[in-house]
Amino acid sequence: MTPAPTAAPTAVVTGASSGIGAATARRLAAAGYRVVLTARREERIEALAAELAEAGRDAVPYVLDVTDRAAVDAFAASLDGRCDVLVNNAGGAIGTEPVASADPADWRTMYEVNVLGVLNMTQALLPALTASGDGTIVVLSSTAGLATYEGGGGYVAAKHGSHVIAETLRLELNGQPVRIIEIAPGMVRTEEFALTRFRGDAEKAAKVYEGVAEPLTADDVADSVAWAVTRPSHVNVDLLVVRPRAQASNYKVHRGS
Ligand code: 8X3
Repeated sequence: MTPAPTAAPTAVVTGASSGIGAATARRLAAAGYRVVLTARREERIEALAAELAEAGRDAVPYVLDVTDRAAVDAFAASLDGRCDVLVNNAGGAIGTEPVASADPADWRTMYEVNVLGVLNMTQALLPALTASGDGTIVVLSSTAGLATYEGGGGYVAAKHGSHVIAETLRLELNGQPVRIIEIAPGMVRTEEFALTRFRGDAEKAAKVYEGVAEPLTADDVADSVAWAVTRPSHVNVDLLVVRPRAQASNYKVHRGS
């Protein structure tokens, strides 16, 4: 669907079909943004758009694979130059194999979505974000983008890439009216993250959160995103690390009472 012209500030959210992306879309819509929901799964973003419309919010679904540069360029053109906020949320982990035995194809997939996806969206929307006079780019990285852990492998490498994009952009765009905000979540229990990482093995996915009193929810992270985005435009939240209280580092997690 082609987004229609509007006076409300426009926020584009990638990976808006579930988890942190969907929760962020809900938060930004509630904050008064016209939200463009992008993801590969049409039914999910259609349903979220309908839910938001029901609540009197302004939301438009647009089917998009952030790794497809031609599709991303076509999407950017469809916005008619209107984009105030870009939330680069699409991403994910595949596998927990050590470096010695990991499948390079998994690494390639993770690099494509976590790094090149952010690059594609940022390059395509930067002209509109700059023209808005007050643009904001959010990169949802991860604590895996700041430190490594055994079995983190390709995901850690890719999220370091996302982190570096945010850091580098902030330097390169200095003096331009565009903020670069990085939100780095730790343990977040969503319906899909761990399930995807463990290739659909629900038992292994559940073990990630076993005994942890309160892992973060997608909405906890979305709350941080919305808070950072809605600060006055001269305030740039460079990097916000958000973890559950039970997680002191990626490999120090309190389980049980
Ligand atoms: C998710 C955090 O600990 O699974 O981005 O790498 S972790």
